[in-house]
Amino acid sequence: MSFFDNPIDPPKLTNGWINNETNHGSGIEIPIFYPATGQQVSVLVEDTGDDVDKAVMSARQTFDKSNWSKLSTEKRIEILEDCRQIILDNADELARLECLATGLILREIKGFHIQRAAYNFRFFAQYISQAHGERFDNTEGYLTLVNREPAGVVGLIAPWNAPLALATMKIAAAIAFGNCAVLKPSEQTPFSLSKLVSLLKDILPPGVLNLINGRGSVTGSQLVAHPGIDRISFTGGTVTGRQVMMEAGKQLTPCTMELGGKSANIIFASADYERALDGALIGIYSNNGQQCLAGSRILVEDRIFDKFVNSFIERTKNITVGDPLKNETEIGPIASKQHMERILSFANTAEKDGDEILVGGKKASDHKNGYFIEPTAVLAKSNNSKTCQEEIFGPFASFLSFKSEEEAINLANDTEFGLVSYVWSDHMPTIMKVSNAMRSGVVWINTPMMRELRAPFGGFGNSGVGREGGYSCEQFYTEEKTVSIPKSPLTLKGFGR
Ligand code: TXE
Repeated sequence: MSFFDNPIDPPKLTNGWINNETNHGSGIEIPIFYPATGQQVSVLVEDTGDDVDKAVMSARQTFDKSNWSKLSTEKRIEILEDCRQIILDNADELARLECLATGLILREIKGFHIQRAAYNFRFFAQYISQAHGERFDNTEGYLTLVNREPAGVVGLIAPWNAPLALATMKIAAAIAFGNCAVLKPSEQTPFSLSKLVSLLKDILPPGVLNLINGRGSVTGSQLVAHPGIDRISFTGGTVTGRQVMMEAGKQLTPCTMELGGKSANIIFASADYERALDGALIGIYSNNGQQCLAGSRILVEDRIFDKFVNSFIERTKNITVGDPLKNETEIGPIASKQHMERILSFANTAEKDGDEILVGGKKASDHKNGYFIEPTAVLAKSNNSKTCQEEIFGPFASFLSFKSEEEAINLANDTEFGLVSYVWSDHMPTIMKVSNAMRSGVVWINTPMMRELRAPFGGFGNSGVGREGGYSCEQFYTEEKTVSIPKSPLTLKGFGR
């Protein structure tokens, strides 16, 4: 069966969720399109002013007035495990809804995104079972305790490229550390997260998790500016991230920003050739090419450059682009028409800028109304090319060659971003030297996209602020409180005795 012949029944209207009840927004209606066919499949009702206020106040009320933030760790672990289970029990429907709005490949959604979404809850259940405070006993006569208390009401702003996998990291962490949350999915991809919140309402008390829909410039910015918000966790583009942080700064609301990237995939002649080739293809083409951690600048040592580029082109020409429902599909549609046109605009200007298109660069012609493009690679004129400096966020790679470790390091770090780097070599001194020199939050050696959730994930430079991961989330979603206690009754020499 294929969406091309037999589309899934989407929700006719996607509403928000406030206090565990559906909320009919008071704003405009936003059409939602299925990226594989370009058909409008649903309508989203935007939440504005009063809706945003109602959602934040519902979370605030639950946080301030109920026992939610004071639940025992055992109870919270049970709740997180129930959240995991309900995702697995509803995997098929969640996966199809995710596919319908994002165009991600159903096989990948089921194999990775749903599993990750479920695991995020288990991960934080396991994490809080080990979490503990600090105790200092070295100031004479005093015992000092450091407690971590829930931060309060958190605003969670999610992107469109992997809604379930990315938003559940935020939701699970917020809940695990005792917060209440208001989630705003991307206005392009609301289905799966709306469904998830409707499932979680059977587990979570009213007000713990609320969902509002709408454009970032309206609903999103109202959420950020709301005085009832104690934290903002944002994943999205760098330009938007900067605006969100400026708005949040007016109220000194702490933020984490997981932003864009233009990551270097550095391939040395000393690498296992086939493994590095697979890694380079996975690095740029997985998730339909739309991911912040893509290895979008492929830097190859000059001794193997021509051979490597030719192998890459050959493999790219073999890629099956098409129906995201079909098992054999390797790259599905781009998430929106506007984004597809933006990606293609890089191909249009690349040649003018002196880059050479090696493969692709056009709309995939046999899928007329869907947002399909040919997987693309260019030989960049230099690292100053637009294709090497701007985040394209699609199946679009730029190749550059280098002669020495120093040159590779300089090229890799010559970017405003610094999210991840990939290094491929079997020579340990090269691996150590290059990975130590990377100005990025993560370095992957001889492997693509390994994510250990206990470890921090986030970027240097314009790739972000703060980190996501076990301890990083604990710090972000809690407030630290220092409590000092005299060990025995003290006589104080107060004033005016
Ligand atoms: O994302 P936005 P866009 C990058 C990628 C892409 C570019 C633009 O390069 O081409 O960003 O994508 C909400 N206040 N990434 O414009 O605007 C918005 O509604 C509060 C990288 O689609 O960043 C959505 O929910 N919220 C990336 C979310 O922010 C606002 C993932 C992300 O949208 C807002 C996606 C505002 N003023 C894009 N404006 C990654 N890091 O993985 C928008 N939003």
